[in-house]
Parts: sequence; C-alpha cells; structure tokens
Amino acid sequence: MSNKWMRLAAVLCLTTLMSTPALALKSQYKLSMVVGPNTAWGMGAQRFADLVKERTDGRINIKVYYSGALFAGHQTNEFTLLRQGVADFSLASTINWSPQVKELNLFSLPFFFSQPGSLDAVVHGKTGEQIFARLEQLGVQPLAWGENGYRQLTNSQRAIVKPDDLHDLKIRVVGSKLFIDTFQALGANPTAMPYSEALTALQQGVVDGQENPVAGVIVPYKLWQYGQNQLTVWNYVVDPLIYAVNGREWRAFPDDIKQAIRRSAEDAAQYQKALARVGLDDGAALAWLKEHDEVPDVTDPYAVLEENGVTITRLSDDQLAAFKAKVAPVVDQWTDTIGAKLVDTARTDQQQAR
Ligand code: X2X
Repeated sequence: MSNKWMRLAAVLCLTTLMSTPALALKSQYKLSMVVGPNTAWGMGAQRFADLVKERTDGRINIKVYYSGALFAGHQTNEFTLLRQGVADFSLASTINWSPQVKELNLFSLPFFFSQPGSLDAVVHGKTGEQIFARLEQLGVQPLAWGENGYRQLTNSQRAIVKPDDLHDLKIRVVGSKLFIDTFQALGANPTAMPYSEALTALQQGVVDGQENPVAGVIVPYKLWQYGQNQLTVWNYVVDPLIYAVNGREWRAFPDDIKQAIRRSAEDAAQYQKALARVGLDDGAALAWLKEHDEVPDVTDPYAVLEENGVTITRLSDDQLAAFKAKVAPVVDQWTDTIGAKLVDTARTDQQQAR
C-alpha cells in the first residue's frame, strides 16, 4: 500500500474509533430486577418503564425481568451482565453490585447510616456524585437513586436483644464478604445465597433467619409464612437502589431520548422511595403519595407484621451499642477496602445535613 493510502486508512480508522456510532434502537430493552412486581422495588421499575415509553412516544420499550429472570437468580452477577449489555437497564441494590464495585460496600457498613436522613445526605451529596462517576468509569451509566430500605433482622428461633442471642443462628446473607464478616463478628453463622434460594432455605429450616427491609421485602413476601416470626428493628444497614443503563447504549441514544430516560428515572425514583418508606418515616412518604393520587396497599408495615403473629423487638440505644461494639473491627477493616477517603466524605455529607 502506498503511503497516501496508508494515511487515509489510518484517518478512517481513527474517525470510526472516536465517534460513537448511533446504534439502531432495539424493539425491546431488558431491565433486570432481583425481586417480584408487587414490591416497592418492582413497582418503581415498572413505573420507570411506563414513563420512558410514554415520554419517548413508544420508541423505547423496556421489559422488566422480575425475580432474577435475567441472571438466572445469580444477583451478584448483575453488574457484570449490565456492563456487558446482557441487561440494558437495571434497578439494582448496591449490595448486589458490591462484589464488583468495592466502593458500594459503603452502604453495607454496619450502623453507618443510623440517623434518619443520613442516606439521603450521602447519596445526594459529594459521596453520591463520586460513586456515580465511578460507575460511569466502569461502563454503567447511573440515572437516579432509589431505596430498598433499612434492613431488619428476622428469624424463626428467638427474640434478638443482644449479640449473644445470635449465637449459632444460621443467617442467610447476600452481597460481598462484608456481610459474612459482620454476622461472624456478631457470633452468628452466616451463609451467602441469592434471594431466589433464600425462601426455600427458610421454609426448609436450612437457615434460621435473614435480613431485609420491612416494607421493601419482608411484608410483600410474607416472610412469616416461612417461619420468620421474630423481627428485630436495628436499622443496621440501608441499601439504596440505582436506576442505571449500559454505558455504550446510553452514549448512542439521541439527546431527546437521553433526557426522557433521565427524567423518567428521577420521577420513578421519587415514587419508588415513597412506597419503600410508607409507615416507616415521619409521614412524609404517605403525604407525597396522597398528593400524587397514589394509594399504597400497605400504610403500616409493622401493623401487618403484628397481625400475622410476628413479635417485634425494638432495640434501645444502649442495646444497639453492644452490637456496634462487636462490629467495630469489621467497619475499620472494610473502610480500607472501600477507601478511607470515600468513607470520610460520606461522614462529612452526613454531618453537613444535620
Ligand atoms: O437478596 C436480598 O436480600 C435483596 C432482595 O434485598 C437484595 O437484592 C439485596
């Protein structure tokens, strides 16, 4: 090849590499979900899909794949599948992405978000910005923050009032090893498994307990029917949800579609968070839903639990202190993994919001 042709070929190559080609729109996009449609989480995903369809005049059709259908139940593979484009969209808990994105373990640090409003302060503060930038770097475009909720402990054996009560209880957990470390430090016997297997394990008594949000998971899945008749309110972890889209696909969307998708995620997230918080906050969530003519099925999740024979144990500050002391070394160790700077930023975000 002559020099001239080689130069031309090189220029052509470079132009192709530099411009993001406009991909043809797909007839259907897939959104991955861990849980089912009758949860705040599932309803928040469906609302997003509906809004996107409406606001793009039907050009973007998103089908929600509930109950882990897209990743065959293996929820800790979700981030990888979204990155690869096996899923186009996702409404995901930070817990399930934490094995691949170590920064997301921040949200699973035990007793780090115990003050009301501290999660909002972090996700809408500098920390949230930095985490979104990190996800973008890794090939996933985040769109908005949702919320699964404060995770409470249930079991089939006894009331948990002090760490000793957890001794040898088999507790199902998911996510990164941080959860195993936390429950081992508390003296329990934790075992990691996806949610799709957890229900059977609870039913068969393979495990004694689990931890999940009351409105987000425990009530919609009627966990009392799986022997879970003890619940301890300890607010030890709160997991946010993230509306997100595969980065390559995002960059290829025209601007008007990008804008419609982003606004739909923000609006759906507000609705989703209100559903996740009904009956658990100071009344703001229910007021928001009423204002928007939305009628939630459950307005008092603790009352539903009690009606179904679940004993609720609320820990005092002194009782909580005993649990916090046990997990303090785990928090220190995982602060290094997450990045001490990010953990510090999250502390500052919380303090500034007070
Ligand atoms: O598996 C769980 O416990 C759940 C449903 O809460 C998550 O996906 C993190």
